[in-house]
Amino acid sequence: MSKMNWNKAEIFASYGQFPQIPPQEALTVAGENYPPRAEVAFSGRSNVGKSSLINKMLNRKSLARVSAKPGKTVTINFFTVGWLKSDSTPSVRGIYAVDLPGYGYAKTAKSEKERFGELTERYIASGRIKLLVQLIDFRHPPSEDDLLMLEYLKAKEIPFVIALTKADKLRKKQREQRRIALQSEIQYKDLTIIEFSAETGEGVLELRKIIETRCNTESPAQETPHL
Ligand SMILES: Nc1nc2c(ncn2[C@@H]2O[C@H](COP(=O)(O)OP(=O)(O)O)[C@@H](O)[C@H]2O)c(=O)[nH]1
Ligand SMILES: [Mg+2]
Repeated sequence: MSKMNWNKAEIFASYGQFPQIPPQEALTVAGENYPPRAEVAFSGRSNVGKSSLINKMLNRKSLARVSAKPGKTVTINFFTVGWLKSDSTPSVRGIYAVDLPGYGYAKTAKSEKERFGELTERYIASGRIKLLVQLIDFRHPPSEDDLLMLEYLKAKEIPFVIALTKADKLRKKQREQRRIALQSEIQYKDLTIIEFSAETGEGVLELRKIIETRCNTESPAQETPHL
């Protein structure tokens, strides 16, 4: 199994409407064998630490923008990871890291919220996501929107893991309390939960490994591409 080079990452494209997102086979580098590269999506409410997590995973300071103003842009952003746009014959299979729009920001205009819903729902429902990383703030119970998202992921049978963000902000005892509380706040069993901090790097290796395993171990040839 090949290991990803997480340090090789570039912004690929941003899409504001679902139909703008090219079909998966169009995102395959010329000369590469089918099937297309895996798409790993990152989802969470605005300000949960999504940009920070992506940057930390990719060893970058500000590839995904860390913003003080949440909920500004509603786009789905694709990053190439493990290979670069200019590589025509990459030796290591890479992925697309897909940054989904942050939700739950009260001041976002209604029209933008509707566009968010349509864009995100259609992308999630498209069946092209290999793994979704759902971010939830470790310090607080999941929001209504977080729980709706989990329900949607279950309904669409999207494989997902949960990353609990800002772990560095909790003391040991608080962590333990939140872990216990989460068991009743989230109804689903057998969840994969990673405690993460963009500040200390906790969880980075664990999350990378989960993504590598999910994206590399299953023989790509056996998959039916979803479009
Ligand atoms: N202490 C701490 N702060 C974080 C962490 N992750 C994000 N933040 C802060 O939380 C705020 C929102 O982060 P950002 O990544 O922009 O969130 P996004 O809106 O979900 O993309 C910023 O001020 C970050 O510096 C973390 O792991 N630890
Ligand atoms: Mg962000």
